[in-house]
Amino acid sequence: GVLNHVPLFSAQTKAIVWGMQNRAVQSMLDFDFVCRREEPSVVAIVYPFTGDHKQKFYWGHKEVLIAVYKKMEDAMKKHLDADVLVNFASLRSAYQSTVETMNYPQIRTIAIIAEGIPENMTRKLIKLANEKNVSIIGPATVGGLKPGCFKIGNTGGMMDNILHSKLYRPGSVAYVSRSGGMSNELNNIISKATDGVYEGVAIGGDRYPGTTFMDFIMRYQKDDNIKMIVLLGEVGGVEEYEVCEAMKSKALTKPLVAWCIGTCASMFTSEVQFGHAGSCAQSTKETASSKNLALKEAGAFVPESFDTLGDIIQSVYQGLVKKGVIVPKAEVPPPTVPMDYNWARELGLIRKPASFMTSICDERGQELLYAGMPISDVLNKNVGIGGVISLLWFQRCLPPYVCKFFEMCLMVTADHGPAVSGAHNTIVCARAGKDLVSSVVSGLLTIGDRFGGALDGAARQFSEGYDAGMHPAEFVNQMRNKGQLIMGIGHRVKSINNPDQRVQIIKDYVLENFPANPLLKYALEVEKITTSKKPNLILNVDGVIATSFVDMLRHCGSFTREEAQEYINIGAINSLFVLGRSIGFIGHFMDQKRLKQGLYRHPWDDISYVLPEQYNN
Ligand code: Q5B
Repeated sequence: GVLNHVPLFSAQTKAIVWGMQNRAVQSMLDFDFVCRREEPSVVAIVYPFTGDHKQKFYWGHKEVLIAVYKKMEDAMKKHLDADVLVNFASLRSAYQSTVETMNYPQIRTIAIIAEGIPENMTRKLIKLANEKNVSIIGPATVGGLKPGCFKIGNTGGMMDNILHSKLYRPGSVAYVSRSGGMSNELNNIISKATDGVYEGVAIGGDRYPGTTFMDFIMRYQKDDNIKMIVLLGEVGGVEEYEVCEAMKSKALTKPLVAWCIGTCASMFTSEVQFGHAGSCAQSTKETASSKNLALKEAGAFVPESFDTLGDIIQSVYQGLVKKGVIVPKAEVPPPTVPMDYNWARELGLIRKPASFMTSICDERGQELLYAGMPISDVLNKNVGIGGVISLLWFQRCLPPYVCKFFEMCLMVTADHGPAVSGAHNTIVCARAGKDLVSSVVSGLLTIGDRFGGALDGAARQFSEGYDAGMHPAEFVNQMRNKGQLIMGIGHRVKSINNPDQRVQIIKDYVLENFPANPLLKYALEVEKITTSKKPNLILNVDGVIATSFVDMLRHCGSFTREEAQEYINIGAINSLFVLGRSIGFIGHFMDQKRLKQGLYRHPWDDISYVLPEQYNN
């Protein structure tokens, strides 16, 4: 460690953060703001995995940009005023990034958060830091904080904790602990028992901390603003004896309240290794009880147990107030830092009308739910694609014969060759070098009244005719009189002489399995009339699916009549063709790419050029 007599942090401290730790950076900025710092303490972020850019953070109510650099060199060059580096690198890269940091003499303090850095590497870092007169806080620590000045990373917890422990303004007590978690408890204890924390550092739980208890205690001794010191040691190591020596030699004269945690180790018959790498007694001397006794004998204020640590801190503090060493200052309320929206919501402090409603799928919990059914049940119950459609399109489990109907429709509509509008577009698009999504979408966009998208119209027209009690012939005449084509009737290549097997399959299934199928039967009567006029005016694949779909909605028992009508009104009946044919379009895309087909150009001999006369020679 480095015996540095200069305070590590001031209200002007500028830091560079290594690692894309947006939450930690925001927490540092919020701390700065609540401390009434004039400027944010974080000036730059180094993150080797993205290019140079800027990240947005809050400074109170306003937003500020902080520069992110790919190279540490650039961050250092641009921010010569930074003298602290908070290193969030993982245990694998912390060594290298810390060594790199020490190439820049502007950095005087490095906090290393990573836990689990090999001890030999930490020792090399410490040696290098001593040579370069750099203070290392950590590894394996949250860091530390200095009210009114600076906070390392996530130290001190969330804003409510910082406010609760009055960490936004300096008190008279400085502490040093090993544990970061316990440092938060110390913030709480000290804020209750005294005028508050002046500075607090957790040196980390590794066997070889970068800076030691003594480094901090002697710095605290030299800082006139600090009137008393709290040391929270723990089982393992012998550094507390150096503190005892400092007291005995009068190098340390400020009142010291000390406690080593881990006294319960003596209750075990075998050696106990606590959570920190360094918290294991190698000899009696390293036990918490021996160290507590030695500290007491050397003149420290040592409580009977951790439970009374606060009491003893309070009595030492009150003694200093009585002597006039500490003069408590009037409290000035801190500026308000806006609470993060998510946190406020979690605390139940705010509510906001959702701008989005959804009722089919919930992915927030442990298991994805399709209309309330866990995805594992969807698979275990073998509901198939038809079952998934019934859950996600209709929010309910429809009867198995309906699910099978859906699946059959998807199968028969999956493709109808390369010549149809949609497949043709997909092919042309793929051959123009476009990607899968573009090519498939290009095909899908052709689905409409004439090609594949006649289902909605068919559902509407046939059901209106049927519901109005029109005779099929009357219906055909009325459509002709209106000059409208009957949707779902007619095919370019299929006819009564060349029947469409797809239509036959669906028709047979629906007639046999649906509890009622009046609209399909009505359409078949219409077909008899239209085919008598022209053999290609058959009930086509769109027509048979559409009328069957309406029969299903109206008669399967899962929908009210209004619900059934709503699906017709909103244009949901095309859905089965759209989904089914997407399978084919994807196939055509892959096929063209696989066949390495080049750019398509339509042949001139297949185009009749009919330009206006005045332009013809
Ligand atoms: N006429 C489909 O027509 C087609 C009539 C009609 C009354 C009708 C036509 C039509 C309605 C839309 C429809 C889905 C354009 C078709 C599909 C998927 C596909 C495709 C594939 C696949 C075919 C000749 C005479 C004229 C017309 C009259 C025709 N349709 N009258 N109602 N619906 N149908 N689309 O052969 O007196 O001579 O002037 O628009 O249901 O897209 O495989 O190809 O899976 O990919 O071009 O199966 O029927 O006949 O237009 O020359 O008309 O019949 O008024 O009478 P055509 P046109 P007239 S399935």
